[in-house]
Amino acid sequence: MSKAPVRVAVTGAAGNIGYALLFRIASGDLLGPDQPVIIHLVDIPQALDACRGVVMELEDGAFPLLAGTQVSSDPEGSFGDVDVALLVGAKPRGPGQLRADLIRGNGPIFVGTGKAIDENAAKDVKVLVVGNPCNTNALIAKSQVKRTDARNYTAMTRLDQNRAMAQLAARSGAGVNDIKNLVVWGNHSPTMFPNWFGCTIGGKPATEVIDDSAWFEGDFLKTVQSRGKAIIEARGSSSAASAASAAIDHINSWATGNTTGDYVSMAVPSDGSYGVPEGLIFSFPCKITAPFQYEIAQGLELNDFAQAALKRSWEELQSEQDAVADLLA
Ligand code: NAX
Repeated sequence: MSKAPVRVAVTGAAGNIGYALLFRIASGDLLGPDQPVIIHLVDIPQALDACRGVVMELEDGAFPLLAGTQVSSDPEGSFGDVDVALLVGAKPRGPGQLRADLIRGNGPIFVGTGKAIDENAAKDVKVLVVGNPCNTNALIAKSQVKRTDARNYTAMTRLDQNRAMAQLAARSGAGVNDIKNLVVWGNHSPTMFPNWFGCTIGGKPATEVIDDSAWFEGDFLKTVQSRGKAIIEARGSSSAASAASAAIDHINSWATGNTTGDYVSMAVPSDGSYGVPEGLIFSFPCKITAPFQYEIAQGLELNDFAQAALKRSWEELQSEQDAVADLLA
């Protein structure tokens, strides 16, 4: 007997990332090859015609797992009984725009979205925020929680993890599958820390395989931290297909435990582990213990370099939190 469909909402469904994401959800990449899905395409009223066009294309894909679609802007239509919510809808950072402006520009969206999810979605809804600044937007949405589970409000650093793994693979000549436990800690911003000290390549410490600390601390770190900017400069618009792919990876790992190692990078509400102030949405090494259950990995060793990097990132998140204090319920 086939499984009951799972409802997946995508906000910003008419946007670039949405376009790259929806077809992969319909094809089974998000939740597995035997899991039917009903997709809610959510956007602002002016973008609903474009969403209807995408629905026609989804229909034309004849995806066996696509059990239905709905297009909506209102809270109930958008999130009613939704099991997974991918919050992509937000403005990308424009050329020359400051991060502070982006925070104030996009933050208010997540007050309404958080409230709509909490009031309408399934009680154990799983939320992934992609729209930037994603950690702080997830914090804003989480602050609306009265009924759903605050631990299930997460933000995306999987793109940063994937970028870091690709750099290590290119430098070492190994395949990406040989790279395990490359975890990105902190904020999805230039303060993020891809912790190469805890990572292995082909079962050996990455620092043994690539015996070049100047490269890790220099080119590697810089490339990973500024990759988004480099893509904007080259493409003229921000990363879309790779961001969609990382969102698929984040939810797929969480849903199935299919990770690239023991741990996977997820920005989740801090419980105070590793000194990170409680409540901030911070990217930690997470262990998937059962379908849609995660735990923050405990007892990992962090050297002075790593600890200083984590502190920089949580201090940045604290200042973002202060900047949106009026938006937090
Ligand atoms: P687009 O401008 O192509 O699309 C954004 C969509 O969001 C539009 O359809 C717009 O109508 C919609 N939207 C705006 N306000 C909304 C609201 N209140 N409710 C629902 N929908 C709303 O941007 P796109 O390239 O798709 O990027 C979307 C977001 O992802 C941006 O904030 C971008 O910065 C962020 N990114 C996050 C990444 C990450 O790793 N976390 C990487 C890629 C990307 O930069």
